[in-house]
Amino acid sequence: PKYPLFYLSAFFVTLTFFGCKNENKKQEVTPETVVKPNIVIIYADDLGYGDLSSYGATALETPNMDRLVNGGVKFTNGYASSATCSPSRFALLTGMYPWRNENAKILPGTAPLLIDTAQMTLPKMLKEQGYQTGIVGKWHLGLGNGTVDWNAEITPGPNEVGFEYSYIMAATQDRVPTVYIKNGRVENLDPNDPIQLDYEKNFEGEPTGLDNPELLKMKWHHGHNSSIVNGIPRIGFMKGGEQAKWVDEQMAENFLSKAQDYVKSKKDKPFFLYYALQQPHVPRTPAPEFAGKSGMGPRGDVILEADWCVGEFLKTLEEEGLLENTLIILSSDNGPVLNDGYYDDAVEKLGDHKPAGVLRGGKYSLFEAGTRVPFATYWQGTIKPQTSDAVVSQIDLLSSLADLVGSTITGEDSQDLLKTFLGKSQEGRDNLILEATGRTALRSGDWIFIPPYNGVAVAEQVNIELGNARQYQLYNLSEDLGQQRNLAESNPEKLEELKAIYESIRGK
Ligand code: NG6
Ligand code: CA
Repeated sequence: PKYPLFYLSAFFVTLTFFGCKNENKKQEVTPETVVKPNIVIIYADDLGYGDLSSYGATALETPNMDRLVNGGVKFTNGYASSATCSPSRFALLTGMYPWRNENAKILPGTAPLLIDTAQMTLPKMLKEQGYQTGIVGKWHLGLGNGTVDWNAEITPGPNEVGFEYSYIMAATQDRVPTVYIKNGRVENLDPNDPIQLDYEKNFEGEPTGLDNPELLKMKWHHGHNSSIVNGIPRIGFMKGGEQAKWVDEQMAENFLSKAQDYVKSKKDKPFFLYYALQQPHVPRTPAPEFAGKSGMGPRGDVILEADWCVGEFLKTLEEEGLLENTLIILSSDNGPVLNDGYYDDAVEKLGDHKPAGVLRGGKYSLFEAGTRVPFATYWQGTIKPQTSDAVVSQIDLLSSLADLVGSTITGEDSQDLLKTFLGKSQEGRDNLILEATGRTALRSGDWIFIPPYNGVAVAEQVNIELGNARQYQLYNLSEDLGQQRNLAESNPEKLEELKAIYESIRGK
């Protein structure tokens, strides 16, 4: 009975070598290699390339995330698909570049669902392969079809794009609604105190950050001056839902306990959990045990808190005997930012810490720090600890994980890099389009190509270089990782070569 399988594998291997030379080429899937481990994606929010001790930080110790990074494949060229949240998450779940969807930009808390319910997604693909699927944490991909009654079933949402279980915050911690939503229902909602939301105008008589500074325990710097929840001014206006409102300082532990409960209750069949941490996005509200712990202000404190969450979560997997049967992917949705709209000492107490490491830019930027983030795959006993310089993107997870679990599904822009993610190959992408607030650039080999953009060079309020210039930009990362020397003029041939590749993918 082994022989037919052998011929079948040989057939697939042959296909791999002589078959498709396109972007979606398969990395040698054979029926024999199909295993179905549990899959967990731990996805931080605004965590930078230099924020973990395993990525070079010395002022912060992150032993639990380091355990994943140092015990698995540590990618030095691992990318989020965008320098902001919603587009990155869209790409992670769909395997499609965010710039193909004109609505894939930072969403308000009242935005409709960004993912078409007919579209293939990572959780849908895994569900088809017999997986149980769940999400805990930040969603920020929109909910509903345009009008949402927050007091009834909120649909479509995560449960309609492949997650059988969802326990989420709708958008961001700084945006209303500031409530948890479990499987489409606001948790702890008092029907006599219904929730109303508006992103344009306030509800009469409700205090705001703008008009009532005396009510604030955290001050706003830019934006963030609408409704006040727990003394923190937010983006957007909300009325009602008092009993359902989250306590910011308890959010980390709350999401953690939901993630732990999920894996404990789903042990009998393979599961996929998307555990989307809220840290270190603003407002940074560490639990009391972490307040002041980093000496770096709340941003450092919540990174330590996030690291603790990862440690507790790993402990649960270990106690439940799941660690050797679980592939864990750790990454972040975009690069780091210090002042993202609140006075919270992130700038003042930074000291020598470099959230982006040696990379230029940060969140919102087309420069490397916008999208190059910590990225590691860990599978105890299966993945050998190593560092990989292969260029990989979160967009590749759909096709790669499909390959792992025996599905033939591929995402539109998703490359099958399974062997690379498992540490069995150093082969990465040849080309990758990077996106930041609607602008795009190309990474090709060691080179970065950025077309001219008219916007400001530096976003003043957040103090981040955005990557805009009137001229073409061309950088050679192999000798200039910090993108200091624009070679567009001195190397016109390379510029033309990359421009042509960029246009062939992106369209003119
Ligand atoms: C911006 C917010 C910023 C953050 C970001 C989304 C202002 C002035 N700034 O519009 O604080 O919320 O949106 O971040 O409102 S993300 O990581 O979810 O993309
Ligand atoms: Ca983010």
